[in-house]
Amino acid sequence: MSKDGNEAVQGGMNRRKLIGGLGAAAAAVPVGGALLMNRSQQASAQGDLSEAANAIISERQLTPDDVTAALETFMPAGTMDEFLMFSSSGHAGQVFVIGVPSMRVYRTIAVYTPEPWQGYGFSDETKAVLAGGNINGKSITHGDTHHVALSETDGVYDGQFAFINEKTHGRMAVIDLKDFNTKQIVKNPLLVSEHGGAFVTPNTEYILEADQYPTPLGWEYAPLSEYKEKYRGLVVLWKFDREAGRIVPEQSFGIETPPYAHDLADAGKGASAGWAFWNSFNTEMATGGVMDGNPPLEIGASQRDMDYLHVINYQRAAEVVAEGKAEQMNGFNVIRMDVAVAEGLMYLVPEPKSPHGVDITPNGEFMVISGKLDPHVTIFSFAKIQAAIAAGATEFDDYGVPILDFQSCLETQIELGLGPLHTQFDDKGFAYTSLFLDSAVARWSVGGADNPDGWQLIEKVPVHYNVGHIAVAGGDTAQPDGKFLVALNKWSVDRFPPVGPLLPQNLQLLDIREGKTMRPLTDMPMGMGEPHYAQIIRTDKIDAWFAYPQDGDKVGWDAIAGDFHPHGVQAGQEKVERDGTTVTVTGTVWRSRITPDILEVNEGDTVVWHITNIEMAKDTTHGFVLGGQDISLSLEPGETETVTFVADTPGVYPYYCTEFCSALHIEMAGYFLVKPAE
Ligand code: K7E
Ligand code: CUA
Repeated sequence: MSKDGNEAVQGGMNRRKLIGGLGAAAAAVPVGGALLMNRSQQASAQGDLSEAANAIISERQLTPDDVTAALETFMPAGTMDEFLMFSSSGHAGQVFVIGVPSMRVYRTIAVYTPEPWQGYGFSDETKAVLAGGNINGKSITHGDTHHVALSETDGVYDGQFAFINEKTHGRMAVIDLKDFNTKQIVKNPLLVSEHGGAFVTPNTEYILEADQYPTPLGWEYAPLSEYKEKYRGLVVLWKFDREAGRIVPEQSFGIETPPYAHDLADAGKGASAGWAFWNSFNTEMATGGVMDGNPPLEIGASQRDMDYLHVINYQRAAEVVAEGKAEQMNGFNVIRMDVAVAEGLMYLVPEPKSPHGVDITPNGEFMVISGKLDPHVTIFSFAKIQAAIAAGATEFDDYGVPILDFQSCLETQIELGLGPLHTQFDDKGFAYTSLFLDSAVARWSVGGADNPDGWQLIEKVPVHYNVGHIAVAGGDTAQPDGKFLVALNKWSVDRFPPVGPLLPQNLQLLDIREGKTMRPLTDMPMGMGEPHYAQIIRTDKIDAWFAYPQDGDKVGWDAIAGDFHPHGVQAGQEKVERDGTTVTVTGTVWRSRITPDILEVNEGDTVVWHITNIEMAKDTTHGFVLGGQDISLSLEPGETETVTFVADTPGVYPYYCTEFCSALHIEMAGYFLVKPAE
């Protein structure tokens, strides 16, 4: 039944497309409504549109560039974007999925924040996911997401998983791209805040993370006067089990570092596989204290000309853990600093002043450092770093960590402009660096053995305004796709209608294909959260489910457990059972009925309500809301979810479906009655 219904909808869409798009040519369609013309036949059947198009162009006073930009980003009805961008939402605690080049939002994925449309954080199953991120038993309903990392195989996005870090509380989340749901949140037991994550190793064996602001490790107290002695940094490698689709904390580990504030990271690949790189700032170890007459943190942390790139041999570090040389701190494996130094796991390379991003070239040979307060990108050679390690360091920091010689590791520096932050790469040998203070994106050529005359600034284009991260399709992988670049601009200032003092960010699409100007094609205001990093993957690499698995008659998938739900039932098997004061409901939803449609309990009863959406057709999601209990579920085709609550207030509560699922959607409702206690 439902399957036929679905086909009827598709047929209707085809007809609409036909009438709207073909005009007179619709007469050519054979009886029966099948759409036999392909897109190019349709295009030629439309004949010469120039008169109508010219009228629009002159009426709207469009320039030739405007028209080209509109055509490049226009997505004819029913066609698919070539790419999908997975973007952080900053402190909205979510992930956005945006089409490229159309720049339309297709999904939000709730991660650290309850979200009613997806029913995330309202069912028992998804509450348990959020509870994984509780802090000292306290439930936290916001999260500051920064860096999305798509899972990789051989250094290339494989479309299976996405990870995103949470800066405020040092948390990491796993999203399964089979259903675009968050499956796991883990809390780092040693870090209070973090920033240098999520970045994956080339086969997603590990997910990188590091502290941002050093603290005594493991939630200990120590006064700031003991900063140098008691405060520490920590770089972390979360072990990912791809088969299970989960992070395994017991197999993860951290490496203790001096109390330098760590910033962004990248995992080596190709030539540098097995190594990881973290920038740092505040190697001055300033602690602020303006009220006591000390320099503020931002001044104190900007005294030295150089900070340190941390060069970490994580492959060897994993062996060191396996050899039993790690300590357990709060149940987490930690390689102490002296062990890390003795085992040759950690080296420092001086890098210019308060750097932000470190980005590895697609072949893994070079580390590109962007120093916020330095107009250059600084490029280190991995081969030279290895030679410097082999030659032995002659300098050490206050903690005995070897400092490699800057000049020995340096490949080159390129002056790009003011405020370089982040770098991405394309498929033509170019790199792109965001310039925050210049509000521009610089394109430069990558040198090396293949291109000894490389390392040149090619051009700069303005973006609006204050660009943070940039994302090129596949732009941090071993095989970038190129084609498009999205500038994630922090400010939009004057570009959009007035919406009060809180303005949207501005995501701008740039065409970086050969022979194209890099001029922004379109603006996309993002009136939610503050996207930091995003990654762009080819759409055809995503193979998501349209319904949860069904096995013969068996229905009802637990999306979090990744298996059939023990309380999933088919139509006709619904039941209401009482055991003492607990009422267990095993119900179903389908077009257009909620079963049971009447439920009466006694005041004070505990209600455990399992609901299965028994439909399997695409897009037949049903919602379930029940007033007064903070319940909003989204039951996708084939899914079972549970809510547990106490019927604490006598009265009559309608419940209903929130998705306009059928002509009789509004009738898809029932009554929940709570009889007062005598
Ligand atoms: Cu990657 Cu915003 Cu966390 Cu730069 S950060 S912008
Ligand atoms: Cu189901 Cu509306």
